Amino acid sequence: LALAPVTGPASSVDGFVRQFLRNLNYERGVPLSASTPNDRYFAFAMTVRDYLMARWLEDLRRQRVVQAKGVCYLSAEYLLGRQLDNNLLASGLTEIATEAMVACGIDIEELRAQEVEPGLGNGGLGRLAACFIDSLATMGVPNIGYGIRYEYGIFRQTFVDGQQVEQPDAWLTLGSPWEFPHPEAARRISFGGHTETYDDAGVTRSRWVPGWDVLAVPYNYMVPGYLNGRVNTLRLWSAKATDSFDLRVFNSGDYEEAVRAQTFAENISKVLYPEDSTPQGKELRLQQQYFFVAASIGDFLEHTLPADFDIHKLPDRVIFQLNDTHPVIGVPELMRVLVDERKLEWDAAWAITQQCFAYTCHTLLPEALEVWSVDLLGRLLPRHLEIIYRINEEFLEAVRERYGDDEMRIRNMSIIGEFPERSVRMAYLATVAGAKVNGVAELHSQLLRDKVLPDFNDFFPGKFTNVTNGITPRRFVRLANPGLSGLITEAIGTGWLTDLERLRELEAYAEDPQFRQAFAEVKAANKRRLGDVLRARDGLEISDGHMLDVMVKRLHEYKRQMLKLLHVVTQYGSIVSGRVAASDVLPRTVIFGAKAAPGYAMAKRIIHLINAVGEVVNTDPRVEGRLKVLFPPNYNVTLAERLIPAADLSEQISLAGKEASGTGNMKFALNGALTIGTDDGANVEIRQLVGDDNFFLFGMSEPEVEALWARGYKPADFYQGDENLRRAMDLIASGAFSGGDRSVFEPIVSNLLYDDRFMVLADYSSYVAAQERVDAAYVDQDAWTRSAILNVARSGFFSSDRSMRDYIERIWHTPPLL
Ligand code: DL6
Repeated sequence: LALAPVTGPASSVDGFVRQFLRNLNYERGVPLSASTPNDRYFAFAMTVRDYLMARWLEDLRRQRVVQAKGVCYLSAEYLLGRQLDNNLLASGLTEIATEAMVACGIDIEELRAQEVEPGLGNGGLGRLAACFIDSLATMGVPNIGYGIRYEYGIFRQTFVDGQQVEQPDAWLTLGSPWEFPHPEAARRISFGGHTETYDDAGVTRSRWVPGWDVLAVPYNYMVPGYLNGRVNTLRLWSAKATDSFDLRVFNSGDYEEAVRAQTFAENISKVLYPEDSTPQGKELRLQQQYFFVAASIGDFLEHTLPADFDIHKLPDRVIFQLNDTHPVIGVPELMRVLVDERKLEWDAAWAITQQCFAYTCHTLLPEALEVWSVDLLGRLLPRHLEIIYRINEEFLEAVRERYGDDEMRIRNMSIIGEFPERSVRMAYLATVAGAKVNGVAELHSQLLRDKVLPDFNDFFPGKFTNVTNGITPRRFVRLANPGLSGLITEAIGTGWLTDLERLRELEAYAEDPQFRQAFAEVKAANKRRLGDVLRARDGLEISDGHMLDVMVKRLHEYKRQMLKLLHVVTQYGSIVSGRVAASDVLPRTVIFGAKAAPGYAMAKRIIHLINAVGEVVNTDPRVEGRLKVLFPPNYNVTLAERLIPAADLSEQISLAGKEASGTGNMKFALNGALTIGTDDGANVEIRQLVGDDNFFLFGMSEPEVEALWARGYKPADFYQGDENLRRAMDLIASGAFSGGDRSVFEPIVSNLLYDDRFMVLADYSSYVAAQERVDAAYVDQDAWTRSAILNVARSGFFSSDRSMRDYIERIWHTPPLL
């Protein structure tokens, strides 16, 4: 079982050059002299791939032979980011490959620029999945990540007159060198039709007679561990029409109908739904969910397990981790396979199913908890609905046994909701079926237990647990911030990238003036590098000597980009009214990055307002260039990798009790930005670790938020009671940022004044006061740098390797395969 000796075809500069030219000639069919940058990028990527190949095949072989328990991570989203540099880093090839390109006279930066980021996720949830599979490979834990190969990822955001306009993200136009299609391993996925009972040797059984089907074609991607010779697999499914689908129609001579049918089938994996916190109850979305989950479970049972596997032992071989509710339809699917196809008794099948699933919840917003109307689910997956009904019946029976006929409780706990329409509550189904349910930060897990699913916590003691999120330091420190990584290695040696708690050793260096100086130089260099990127990408300029104040995340009212903007407007108003001299204002560049869901009107208005404020503030001579607002469009992983290492101040300002965790907050802290934040999500743990002196806390705590709601929240009272706030709101309302037209941003103003669901006005004064503390602290650059170093040194806990260890210990019980 020992790892076969690996001599990659490219483990020397000469070898790399030879293999690169071979790939260019034989795979791309071009000579170097006539090759395009895209040809060269492909040949280069294929050469890196070739090097990883022996390890990948070896890992697959070992996993087949050992049959150890592994993790099937089921996620509708993977926000991968670019692959080239990560794969070079993981394989230890960066230097060889760079020298090889120099030898060929090729600019490696030109190759890097060719890579299109696969944007197969909306934000935090998808990026988390990508960090997790990186960590599992790095720890040598057997894992398959299963998901959907969307033809169009998250839309490309552009601004027209300051307003968001979405463009399709055709990331596959030039193909991808990182994927391995396996059409021969396609699986047939059925939908619709009806169910029937039949006599099976004296036993009455149910079966599904589907109405139509599509093919799920797997595309495999390598997931290399960091310098450990391990390569796991990410398998994404692409929809294709089945032969029977179009042949039938072709034979009837209706060409147009055949093409329409084909398009219909292939639509399933066409596009990623760009909503992250308000799921759309659309039929195509449910089709996507069932499509990838059925393909994945079927693939694991039939492809990964040996043919003679005793299905009763399934829990010894696999845990299906449900990344939010999107894959929860996998629960009735596994039951269907076990009961209808493998002919297990219901109770035996249910016992297996309950051990094979675990569920991660990623939200606290009630509107984000996915439900499917019984009508739709029954039409699309009639057998699954029957199975869900039976699961619910037996569950409610057990609830009755425990609590008696407490109808209120039973209604509250039923997997089937009755209002506003009869529907399946997917989070409840996942909770009933899952061996464990986890939240993604301490506070979130506590609120999940106590406020979102308290009855379930009471009924299933021990089922609820917490695993605080993490991020991969390979991508978000080593690759994104080579300057800082070099400095850390110089100080504490190697090894910290896979043992991030070792960053603690940096604490002593915070007291070393030379180290502080070097640290500050790295930050300054990162700012210059970001300046180059923003200039080339968007024609934006960062001014020298400015504090970089960064808020990057999805645009959502609960995240409160409006609060940050009110602070900007307050500062601007003070300058132009002469209350504060521009020269007395700490020079600051505020950078926003945010996509709004295309159907989320208020979020899009806020984007418009940010751009409008930027337009005015950046060009008003009275500001003397001391305050700037930049909003580069199309924030994505690639831009994050440049922005985060350059930031001084990290804005994590959601209303307490709304952000499940946040992971951007961790990336900033690990790159030496100080956080201004509320006691929300993982901010709580960041603050506890980095210390109050190195974190700018403001705003109400979650219990205070609740208390204010209970008293009756009247945002207008806060407006009346705070002169600064009144001035800022009035300035927006006056049309100062809309060419005098008061109507443009009126909906934002009145929403804040009369509704303000996320209590922006209530937290405003505390936020502005915290920003004043930020200004004062930033003046002492050396002390600021010391705090920044302490942020890095104390954030090792937020490695996704630690998250994986927690999942393994508390939920999965899947040790590394040594
Ligand atoms: O757990 C990853 C990420 C958290 O860090 C964010 O706080 C949370 O908003 C996000 N949740 C989602 C899905 N929302 N829903 N449902 O993206 O997950």
